[in-house]
Amino acid sequence: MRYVLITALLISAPVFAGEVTGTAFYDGTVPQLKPLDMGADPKCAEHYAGKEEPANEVLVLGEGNTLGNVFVEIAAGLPEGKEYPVPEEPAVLTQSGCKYTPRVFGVRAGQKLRIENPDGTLHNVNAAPVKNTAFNRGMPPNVTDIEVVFDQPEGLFPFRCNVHTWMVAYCAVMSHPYFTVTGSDGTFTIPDLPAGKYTVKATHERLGSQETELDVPESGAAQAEFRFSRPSAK
Ligand SMILES: [Cu+2]
Repeated sequence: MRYVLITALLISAPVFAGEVTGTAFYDGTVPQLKPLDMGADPKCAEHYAGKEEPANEVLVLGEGNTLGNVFVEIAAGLPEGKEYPVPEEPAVLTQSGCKYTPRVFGVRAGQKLRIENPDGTLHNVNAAPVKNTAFNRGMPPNVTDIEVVFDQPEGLFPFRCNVHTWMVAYCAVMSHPYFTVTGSDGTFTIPDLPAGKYTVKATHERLGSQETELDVPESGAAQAEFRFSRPSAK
């Protein structure tokens, strides 16, 4: 009896807090996406010489049609008025290879976002937030990084480069640290959550948003699954 009890304690020992884990899937018809044609700018094309052609990342799927680039956040249920320290480290958005990486990301309100241009070509960064101030800044080859700060929390908004029309990224500005983005295997984990009832929201740049409510235990994971399909044509 004693042996069984000790085993159970050891197994549960590594988990000290609650978390939300889960997977996002794509249920629709999978379109044939052509690789990006960067021939318009030799500096961009050069980056891929002898390498795989750059994929169109509008739909990033893994085995079994798991869905990447889904922004997952705690949308409700956190204690009212609680403030969370803002990281001193900047978030980073690079334009390396004439693509924004990461394509989908979150920054904290008040956190610096460093935007890098290592490409030796002209990019311009056209950010279109609604609650924060929009901007459109040229980054010629000699401007290798700029820093911006968004002060107001808001949902995903686009960054585009008007020089390279295929370049797009989506940014959310968050008031708390409980958010993440799915990898191509569709999985996500939001760790270190206090026990409670939460609304978890998942957003894809083209496939919209979904919400689910769940109870996070004091120790262990609550599971969420999100299934996206193409909005029906009207
Ligand atoms: Cu560009």
